[in-house]
Amino acid sequence: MELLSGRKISTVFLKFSILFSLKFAAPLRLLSKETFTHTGNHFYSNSSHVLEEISAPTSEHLTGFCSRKCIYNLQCNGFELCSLAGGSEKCRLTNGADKGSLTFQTGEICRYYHMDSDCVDGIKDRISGSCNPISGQGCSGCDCVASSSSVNGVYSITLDGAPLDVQCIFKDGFAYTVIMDRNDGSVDFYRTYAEYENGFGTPSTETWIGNKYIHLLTAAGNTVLRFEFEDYMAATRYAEYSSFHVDSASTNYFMTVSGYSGDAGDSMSYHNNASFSAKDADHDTSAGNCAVTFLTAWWNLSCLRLKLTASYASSGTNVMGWHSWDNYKPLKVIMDRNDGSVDFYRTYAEYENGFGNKYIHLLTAAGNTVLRFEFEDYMAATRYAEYSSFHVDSASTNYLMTVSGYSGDAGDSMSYHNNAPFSAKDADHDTNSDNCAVTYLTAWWNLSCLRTKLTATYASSGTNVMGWYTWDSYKPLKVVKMLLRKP
Ligand SMILES: [Ca+2]
Ligand SMILES: [Ca+2]
Repeated sequence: MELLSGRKISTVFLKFSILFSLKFAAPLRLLSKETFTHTGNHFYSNSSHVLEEISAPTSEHLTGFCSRKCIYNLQCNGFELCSLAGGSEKCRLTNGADKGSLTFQTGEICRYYHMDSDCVDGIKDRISGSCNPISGQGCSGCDCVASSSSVNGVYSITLDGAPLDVQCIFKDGFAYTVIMDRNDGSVDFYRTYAEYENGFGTPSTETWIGNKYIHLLTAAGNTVLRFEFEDYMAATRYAEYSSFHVDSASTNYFMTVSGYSGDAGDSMSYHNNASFSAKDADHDTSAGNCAVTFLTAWWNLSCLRLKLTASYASSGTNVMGWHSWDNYKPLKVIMDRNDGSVDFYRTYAEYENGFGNKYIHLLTAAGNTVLRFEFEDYMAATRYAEYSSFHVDSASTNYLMTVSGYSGDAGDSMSYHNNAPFSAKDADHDTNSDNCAVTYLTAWWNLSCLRTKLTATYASSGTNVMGWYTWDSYKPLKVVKMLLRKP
């Protein structure tokens, strides 16, 4: 694959495609053939292949419970039945990448049950039936993995004589090894020098791969560095550098970079010829420690032009940002459904607190707020609807909502809901004799009843699935984003 000979290293932010997205329900007859085999006991503390950890109900046999959970999770190819320290039992669904004996964790023993398949070394795609190679064995980077796979995902490569899980992304004819990924704030990046040296997080969620590995990945030269960014309005930018090199530990990972191109502006060249600093290791040229002042471990000088390891937040000081791309627009992603991983059939209190009606109220209290919906169906077609005015009143009115001023190409399904308080399955404030939130599985500003089902079931077919009435009468939607901004 000559096209892949140019090695690239990528830094990726926000939204990357799920390894295997669940577009279609598998036919039942396929599921009925799936059985499990106990393949041994593991001492398991590496969670990078764990899809879900579930406490089993005491009323049910644990093995049966776990195997059923695994069968209905199409990413699952096996599970571990674990006796945890303290005596409790859990099952961990895994994607089937059997790692064998890993780091010992005191008092924890798991029995591994592998889903029987002919896919021994790979990850079985239970939708297509194909066996995708996971193993980057023998490879020291994703450019090598590219010779046997074009499937984006987590591969186990070998660096420094030991296996290392990395996320590989193949696009535009290049293989990218992801060295940093921040997309939901789930991993704390305010870490020590040693943590930045050895890496943290997991490649399938958020991660810093580790300075010692970045050194090894760039040691051979000929490495391109690429940054990809997305703001809270889903706008994207990138910055690419044709040359990037990180020296060894003895130089505190001295970094050289050059050859900018892109549309995000050049904020990285300032950092050329710098050693790495963290909150507990000041190698910068300023009097203080920039990593502390700006909460940003990096190749700092005096001080910085980017804050990529700073706090993960949509507003505030010292949040993740890139100097040469303007401050984020005053926008927040207040709802984002793209893979069905979160259950939206929730109580009124959950919508109030966890999902944020009280915050939506505060965000819209000052008036002058634009509401925008962005949709994508299961064929990757996109539509949007925008409302020039959106306001949500306080808790005492049950979050009475007013909306007007439609524009867009998805049709106007929201104006129907103007002047409605919020209802959920356990709180009926609608004008219907029943509770529309129960009838249609849709918490919303319902009246009698609704024209949107954005909190309904996440599925590609069936009744009461996530949809928007004026786009083909509730065509099942794969992605819904609900965004606020100032005009
Ligand atoms: Ca200093
Ligand atoms: Ca009612």
